[in-house]
Amino acid sequence: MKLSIQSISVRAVVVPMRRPLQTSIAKVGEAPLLLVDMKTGGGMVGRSYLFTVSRLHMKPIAALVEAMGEMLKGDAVAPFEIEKKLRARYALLGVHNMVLFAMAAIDMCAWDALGQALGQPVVRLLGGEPKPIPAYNSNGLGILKIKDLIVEAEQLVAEGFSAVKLRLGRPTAGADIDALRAVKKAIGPKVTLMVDFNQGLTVAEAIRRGRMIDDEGGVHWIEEPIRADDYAGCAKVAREVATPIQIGENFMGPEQMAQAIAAGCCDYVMPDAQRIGGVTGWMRAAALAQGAGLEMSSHLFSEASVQLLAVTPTCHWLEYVDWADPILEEPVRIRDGKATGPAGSGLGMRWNEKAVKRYAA
Ligand code: SMN
Ligand code: MG
Repeated sequence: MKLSIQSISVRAVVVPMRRPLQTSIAKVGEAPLLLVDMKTGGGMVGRSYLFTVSRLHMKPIAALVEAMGEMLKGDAVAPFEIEKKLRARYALLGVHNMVLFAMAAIDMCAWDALGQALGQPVVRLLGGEPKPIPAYNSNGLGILKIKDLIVEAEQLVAEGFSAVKLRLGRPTAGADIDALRAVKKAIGPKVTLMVDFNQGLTVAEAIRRGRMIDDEGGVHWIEEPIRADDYAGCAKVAREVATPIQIGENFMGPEQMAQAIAAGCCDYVMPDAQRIGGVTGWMRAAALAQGAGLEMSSHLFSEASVQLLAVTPTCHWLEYVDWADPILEEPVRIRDGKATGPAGSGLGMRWNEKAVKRYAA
């Protein structure tokens, strides 16, 4: 069976967030999403979405996806071949950042269409079985006032989460430790706690605050303490701080992940499906993590990640965000602290067309 690409189209939606996210570097109060549809022979529509951080970035990223769609008209729905062609076509522009996002969207559409054609979820095409994945909550717990943090932390535990992530990087280390203590007390000793500095610190400050967190104890990981691409600096932090250092949401493709691992800059990795190169990039990243013996978690994209983590040898945690829920027919569900993906073939994402119309941007 040869499936070919007929067209690739993009629609922009901006979805309100149930719990806006205030990190140390940016406030994200709405989710700008690009919904990508790949029409193929046989009447299949492969679907994926991209998160553009701000609505101001939607146009250039959509334009890249559409340009690639033009280049791929009539080509086989073969993710490996598509990647090879696009990497060659974009070599002069650089296969990085937004170019890579657009490629990842197309890759995920292609895998989704293949799954639909075979009547199977993508996880089965990759040799695995659908299964629940341990998940931590990443909605909310931003840079809030202590009293608001406590309310949110208690709500999340009541919603059934057994792990949550708190954003740090307040103006002073003391304010971070106060927030950490308040959330720890609110969630109790049985709930796992991760913290994320969102690249907000210098190397020296990351070592200082990292050691303070060591002294507090009980933090599962410290995420992105410093600039994401400063691998030498991050290696220094990882050497000096006992709590495991987590990075990876900004790895632009498996190549960068390989460089970060070689630099010894982290204890855990958490690639993002949109930045690592979709399903194809993820599988290469999973092999790198396996080779290095590093636990691998996901970043955003709960729907695709729940399937990808099921075929990741060093599977660790799924980052749960509900940002796409309003425009999906069936979202990821959390039960007993574990995430289960939508039923159905491919990646399981079907657009709720009524909602897509409502949130059209
Ligand atoms: C994050 C991701 C996307 C937008 C804001 C913050 C954060 C995370 O780093 O890990 O979820
Ligand atoms: Mg993060």
